[in-house]
Amino acid sequence: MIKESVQKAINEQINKEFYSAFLYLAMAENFEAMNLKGAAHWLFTQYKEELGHAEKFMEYMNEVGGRVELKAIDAPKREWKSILEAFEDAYKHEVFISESIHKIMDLATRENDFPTQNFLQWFISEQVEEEEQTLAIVQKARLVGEQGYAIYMLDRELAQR
Ligand code: OFO
Repeated sequence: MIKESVQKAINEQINKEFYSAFLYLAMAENFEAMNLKGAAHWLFTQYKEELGHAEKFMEYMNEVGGRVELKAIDAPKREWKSILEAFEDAYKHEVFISESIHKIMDLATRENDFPTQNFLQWFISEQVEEEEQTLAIVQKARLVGEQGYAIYMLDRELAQR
């Protein structure tokens, strides 16, 4: 049976994953409104991935006899003026999520909770990927700057996801 302290940390993480989903959905809607359909598509795909992360944590809690507790999700920011601004926020957010998962791993290690340590490995690798992909888009968006044609091309590239 999973310890209370680890359950609490996982419940907080479930809330963060739902917030991540909400954040990417807000970004997707922002770019829909700007007619940058490629960016909107990329972010909407990420929204669904984040829902999957929340569900993965919930499934695990059920498997180890924990009790999932759903909390209110904070409202995300409403407006991003550019792909660069949104992906800078996305990258910062992913770094925050990685740190949060590392803290749960640290707790599970101190609590000798081996199943949770094993479960979290997937998320640790996933976060390396998520940081890498958001940072790569930040770097491309910086390169592109304000040039309309280049933004158009970047948007087309994001549509490929
Ligand atoms: Fe973006 O990886 Fe979950 O939160």
